[in-house]
Amino acid sequence: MPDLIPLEFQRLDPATQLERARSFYELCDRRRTVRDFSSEPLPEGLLEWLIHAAGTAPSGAHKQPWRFVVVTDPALKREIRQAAEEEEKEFYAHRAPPEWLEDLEPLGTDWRKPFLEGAPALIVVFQVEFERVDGRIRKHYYVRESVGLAVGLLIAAAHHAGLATLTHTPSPMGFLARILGRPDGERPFLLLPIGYPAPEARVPRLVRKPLDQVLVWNRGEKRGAPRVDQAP
Ligand code: IYR
Repeated sequence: MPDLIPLEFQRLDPATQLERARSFYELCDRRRTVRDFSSEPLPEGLLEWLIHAAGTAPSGAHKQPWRFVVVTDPALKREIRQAAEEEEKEFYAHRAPPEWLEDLEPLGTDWRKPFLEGAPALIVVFQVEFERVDGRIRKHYYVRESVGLAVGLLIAAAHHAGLATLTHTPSPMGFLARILGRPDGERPFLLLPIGYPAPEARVPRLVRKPLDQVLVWNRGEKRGAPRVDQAP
């Protein structure tokens, strides 16, 4: 039998709802992915609150299939940078198809990853595929979706708290589980350098899609229309 408790829910008046929704959008719209970090240390206890927030994400069967490994040790950061750069050299020189490299051009990325040493902290996010509970293996559900939701909250929480992040996915990422000695069942999901932007940080001029390209209102007029826009 489920153990059900009363819901705590704060009902807002519509004007307050609109104001909050607008100002949250404006906050989110000021977030930029940063690749140049200052080495300035972070206030004591800040990362803990951000990861606390990330852990409130919904997850498949409430399994909370995430683990956040925080790395601040310079020698460990250097080891991660070296391993990531090995993979990235391969990626940029051989693995990436030309179209992918063309798509990355506006971002100005290459195999060099100085931010993996320069940022004061790296949050290495792992997806937990299964866990041993009382000696038995319990599998998790919708793991990637769940961890993606948690990382979205983490990035928003960091921005809200005045920090910049970089969602970085060196490919493949297996070296992270090895270097950080993670157990079976944990797979690297994302590497998140976090800190203050360097004073000289620059970001690419990117444009976010306008709402009318992102939002579709279907008021019941289009049901089961033949699809003409399917990817090949
Ligand atoms: N992992 C590489 C390449 C890369 C891929 C995507 I998709 C990006 O949005 C950015 C970079 C790198 O980190 O350089």
